[in-house]
Amino acid sequence: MILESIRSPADVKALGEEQLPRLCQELREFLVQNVSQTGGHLASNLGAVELTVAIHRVFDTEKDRLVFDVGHQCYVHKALTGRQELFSTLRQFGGLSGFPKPYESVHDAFIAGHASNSVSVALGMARARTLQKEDYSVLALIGDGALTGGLAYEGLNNAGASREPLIVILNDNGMSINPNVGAMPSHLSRLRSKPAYYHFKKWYRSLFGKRPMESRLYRFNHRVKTSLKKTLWPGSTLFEDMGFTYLGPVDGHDLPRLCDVLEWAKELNGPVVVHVNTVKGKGYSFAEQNPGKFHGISPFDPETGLLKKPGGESFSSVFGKTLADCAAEDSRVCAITAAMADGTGLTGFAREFPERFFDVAIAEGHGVSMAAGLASQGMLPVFAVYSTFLQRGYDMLIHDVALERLHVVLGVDRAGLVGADGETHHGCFDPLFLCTIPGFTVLCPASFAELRSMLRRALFQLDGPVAVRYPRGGEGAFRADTSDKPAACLREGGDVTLAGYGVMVNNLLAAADLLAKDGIRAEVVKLNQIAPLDHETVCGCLGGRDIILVLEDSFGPGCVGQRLAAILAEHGRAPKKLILKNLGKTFAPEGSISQLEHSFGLDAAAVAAAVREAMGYGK
Ligand SMILES: Cc1ncc(C[n+]2csc(CCOP(=O)(O)OP(=O)(O)O)c2C)c(N)n1
Repeated sequence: MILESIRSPADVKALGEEQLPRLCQELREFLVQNVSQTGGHLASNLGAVELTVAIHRVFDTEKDRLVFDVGHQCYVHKALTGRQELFSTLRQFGGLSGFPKPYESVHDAFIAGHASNSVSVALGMARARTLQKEDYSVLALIGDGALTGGLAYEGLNNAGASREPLIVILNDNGMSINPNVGAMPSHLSRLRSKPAYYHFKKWYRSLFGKRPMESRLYRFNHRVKTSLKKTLWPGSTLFEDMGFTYLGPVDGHDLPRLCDVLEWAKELNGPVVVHVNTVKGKGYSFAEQNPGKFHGISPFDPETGLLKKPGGESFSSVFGKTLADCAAEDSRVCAITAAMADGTGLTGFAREFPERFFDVAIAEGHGVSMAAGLASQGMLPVFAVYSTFLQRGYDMLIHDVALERLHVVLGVDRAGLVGADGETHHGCFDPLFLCTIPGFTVLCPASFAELRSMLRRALFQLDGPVAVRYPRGGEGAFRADTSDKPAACLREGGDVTLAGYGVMVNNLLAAADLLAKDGIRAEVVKLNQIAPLDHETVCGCLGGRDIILVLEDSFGPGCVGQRLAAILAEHGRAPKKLILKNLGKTFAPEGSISQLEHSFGLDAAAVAAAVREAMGYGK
């Protein structure tokens, strides 16, 4: 096995060229083997095997800075940078992260998780390098999907004009999670069909020997050719128009050619885009045939490609079905996704109502503003978006939606802890940032039945901006529908009051059961609406209690518990003791949701223990 002998990128460089195809083959087997056990991002990594090997042949990632965009395609890089043994712990609590983490390795130049920032980060690094008179290469590795995000253009616009040596490697597989959408993918596909342009450039360069940039004539001709081409030939690439030298398209599975083009890019010493064509899922037939399914996949059988535990009904699928029902009833209802149609449960809606379904690509800010435009003209737009990615649209929520009091509905999916994707993906900010925007109503279903009712209420009964937030996965023990009131008492009890919202009420009910065994009678209050918080309701269901515990899987500062406490204090109804259980000020890592709840003291046992302590039990 060649792969087993690779402890660091120096070992990759030491291999003979003839050994490289075997290494790539072993890397693919390694990926399928490991990801089938742990789950993870498979298809993107299979497609980036040769590209990653080529990067490590040409660059030195201990010194050179490689910035991954999204970062889900970093597995091969991790395997080649001394982390092979850790793959059995991939995406698990305390294990190897599925995304680049500088704390894990010096080879991980920067964190990643959210799309489209790599060019900006890389440009910052390149500028720092120049100011500090250092000498190293800076690379941004970005997919064609991530290239649909507006931030990528802000980076390119600035980087192209900067003249800073910086290499943007565009890994173009024509796919986001699903097929990529919009005008940019069409531009790229036109470029893909013109490999002759690259071959001509390469032939011309070869006339000047091994190091053409050292030839003054080549450098002069390069400049003249570039400006003549810009003026006379309108068919130049967007990248060239933005100030980059464009190299490509290159077959991303042809290792010698990849090494060659990367060497060339390095030599050019300016802003360069290297356009690489890859096949998502390459080398594993199930993933090649169905790259969307194998983009991020749970454990599966490598022989059949079938999931070990087929997914059942989830909040996302219930949301999608309910929205489709609503769209059938009312022709104003539209659905928007930012490249997450499958994840947000909108595939059925897209099939049934293609003309009212909008995939805006990885462009959450644009999604929010477009929803505002639709609402301003009398449509009923629903933007289904993961909580963590909605952070990208914060200003648009305030400026374009809330200021105009527009009736935009947000389906805030993956609210709360999400598990294996870790700190970049947990949906732990939306209860803070949505609730503080004036005019926003935020509804929190805890069961499928409540999600159905609340989505309908958001669409057909409420006005202004409304968010319905729900978690990843399925419902827990709580299955009822209490959505007809802003808060519901789920269990009576006079010793302590446990309050929460969303699926955290399951933990509260379980904690109440545990406390009952000690003879402690816990009242359980469920908040169906966390914004606006009506003072009368809050004082009615929580006022004058001795001990109140508020449980949330969101961050501490500015949490709902603090807002409840302020209201109760304002009305002289503060409890004698208030216990706020949340994530505090810590970013939660990857791990199963139950492990994370346990480690942050948010599970039933921890809630019960906190109550016992507050009541002086066991002292
Ligand atoms: C801001 C943001 N929105 C959505 C996502 C979810 N997401 C993760 S990967 C991905 C597709 C990326 O496609 P591409 O960059 O082409 O990489 P590929 O997987 O095709 O290699 C999406 C939409 C994200 N990570 N960040």
